[in-house]
Amino acid sequence: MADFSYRDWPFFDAGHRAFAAELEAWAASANLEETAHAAGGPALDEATRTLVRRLGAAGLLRVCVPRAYGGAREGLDVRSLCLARECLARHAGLADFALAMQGLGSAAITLAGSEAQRRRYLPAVGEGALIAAFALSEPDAGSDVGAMTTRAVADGGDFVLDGTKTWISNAGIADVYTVFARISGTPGATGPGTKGLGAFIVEAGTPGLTVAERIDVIAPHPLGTLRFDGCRVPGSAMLGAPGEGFRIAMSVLDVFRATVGAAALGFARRALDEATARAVTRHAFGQALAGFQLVQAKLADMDVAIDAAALLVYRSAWLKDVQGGRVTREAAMAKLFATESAQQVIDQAVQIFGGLGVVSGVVVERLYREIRALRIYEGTSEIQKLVIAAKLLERHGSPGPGP
Ligand code: COS
Repeated sequence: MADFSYRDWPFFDAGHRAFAAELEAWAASANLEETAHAAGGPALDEATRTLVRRLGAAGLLRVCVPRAYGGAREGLDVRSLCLARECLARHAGLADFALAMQGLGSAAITLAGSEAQRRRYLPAVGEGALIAAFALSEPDAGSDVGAMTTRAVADGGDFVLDGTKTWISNAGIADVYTVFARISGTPGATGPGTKGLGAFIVEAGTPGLTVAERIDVIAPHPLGTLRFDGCRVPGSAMLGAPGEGFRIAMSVLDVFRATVGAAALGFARRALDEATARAVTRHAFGQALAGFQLVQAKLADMDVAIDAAALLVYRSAWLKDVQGGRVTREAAMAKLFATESAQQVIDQAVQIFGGLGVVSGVVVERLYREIRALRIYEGTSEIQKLVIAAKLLERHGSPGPGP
């Protein structure tokens, strides 16, 4: 039996509670797992598109955009995003992915876009009519964002993009990409490292943008490498000002890192539900597994880890929604703890399942594969520790450990 008592926590208002109940009712009757169980390749793409369409038709993607552009709430409400990701991840990882990417892929437009840019893209993203993607990482610049080499060279009123972006979710199926690149040719906007980056909206089909390869991962979702070869975009495609790219990317991650924690929470909750049900029904040595204190200890550890993770995730989300400003430390804590502890929870669930836990297609086996990437993407656990330590040392007058 799923436990929804956390919805009574003081982080939420009545609107959040109603949204969480509505989403849960929809997800429970929507056969999401069936839609998400695609073989890979074209079937996977089609399953993802279908999930985006269905989430859009149900009005659930409205959490990804602000009210002025068809969204559910005034701004980008992190608690709603977290509730949505947690619920969908508990039902089907690909459904969580479909929603998360609409938010991540369009957040730079929400946070840094002009009115015209927002009007052009956000309503369609919130309806599921446009699929969005976020292109930051490169073959030699993942954690080290300042090492990126993709260039955006000013040319007349345009920018010409050249370079490679990889591990890009929705590569090949997205209609619109937020792309980060090093600017040159614009006075005052260039610089080394994290200085001198820009953010651009690049629509699929723009000449010079191609999907160089698709990448298969342990828990299938559409992922690939993008090539930019003389890809010309108008100056109006730039988000914010030249040189603001790093700040824009980091402010997007300030919102989305807590939501990654929420997805991990959804996976962990599902693992605990599955493991508890198994412990109650599976018998060994003359009694149910749940009768053994070693199994009880595992279940207790899993339950505590889940509540602790939920407190960190919703603390971070609440802080961002209510106080605004930067929540870099709190989001890092939420992502770090929720993803690492979910990995442990799911591992224990597999252990309680025994041999059945590693059989392809069994829910805990799927969760075991699905959780792994969350400890890496949108900032590895190691990066989150650096961020947390830097903030701690800053309070003690030290410049911090640095990356
Ligand atoms: N919001 C707004 N501005 C931010 C910010 C945020 N969350 N984080 C940093 N900035 C600003 C800082 O204020 C600073 O501005 P000034 O130069 O004007 O002072 C600037 O950006 C540089 O900040 P900082 O010195 O903290 O950056 P670092 O180079 O030390 O950052 C890490 C290093 C490693 C923390 C950063 O590069 C990072 O998070 N890397 C991981 C990236 C990632 O998640 N990659 C995965 C790809 S996405 S799937």
